[in-house]
Amino acid sequence: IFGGETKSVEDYPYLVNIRRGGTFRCGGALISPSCVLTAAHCLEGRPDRVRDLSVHALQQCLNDAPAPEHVRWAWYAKVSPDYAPRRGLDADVAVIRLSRPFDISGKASLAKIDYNELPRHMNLTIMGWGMTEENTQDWNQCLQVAEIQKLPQGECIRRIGTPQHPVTGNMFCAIGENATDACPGDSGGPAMSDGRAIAGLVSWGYGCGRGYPGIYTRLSSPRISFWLKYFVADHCWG
Ligand code: 4AZ
Repeated sequence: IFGGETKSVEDYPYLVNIRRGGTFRCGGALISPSCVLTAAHCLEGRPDRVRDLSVHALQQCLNDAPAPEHVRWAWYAKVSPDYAPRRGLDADVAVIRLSRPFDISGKASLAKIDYNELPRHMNLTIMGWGMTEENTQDWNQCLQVAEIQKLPQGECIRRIGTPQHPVTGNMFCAIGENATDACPGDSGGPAMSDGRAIAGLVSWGYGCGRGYPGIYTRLSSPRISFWLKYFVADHCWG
């Protein structure tokens, strides 16, 4: 996160980090005791090979020894059928089913998905362990949180200039004051529309903190919300 501040992870008890072979990769959010919502590109096109992915809840800093009750392994994952990595990460969303549910009677808890179309300049909260500036060598080790504002699609495209990839209806753009932005490593993490509802997922952009809006997966898009509602009902509860 560029332009954010340090916050206590206990205030974001649905937030997880996703690791492959123990190495930090992405953010994500708990949407049921046994499911994590993240970006499809976090699975690197291998949704059939997720057994080496682990999910860590309530970790303030990436080097903190995780409590065993806050770590789970992936069992299987499903990527949106509309995911198109060659078309600028269209429909960049996936659900990871865990091998064992988290105990949500403790400190870990769930976020809802906000399927409503967002107001034009809505405030959103982004969070993660990604870089705090573009060309730094190492990940930020500890959780950062920032406020950003959604931009109307037309204004977003004007600000980007000529986007390398189309900004589709499965995406929205957002940026904060003083270029506050998500950075590499924040991918898959939630953009919250209120304290407990996920409106978007960090997906892509042109660097971070350069003044270009970041691009988020739009969970309210009809195709994404239709798929997600059915998948979550079928696979995440019971
Ligand atoms: C990335 O590479 C990435 N500024 C994530 C977010 C943004 C840019 C790049 C948005 O994961």
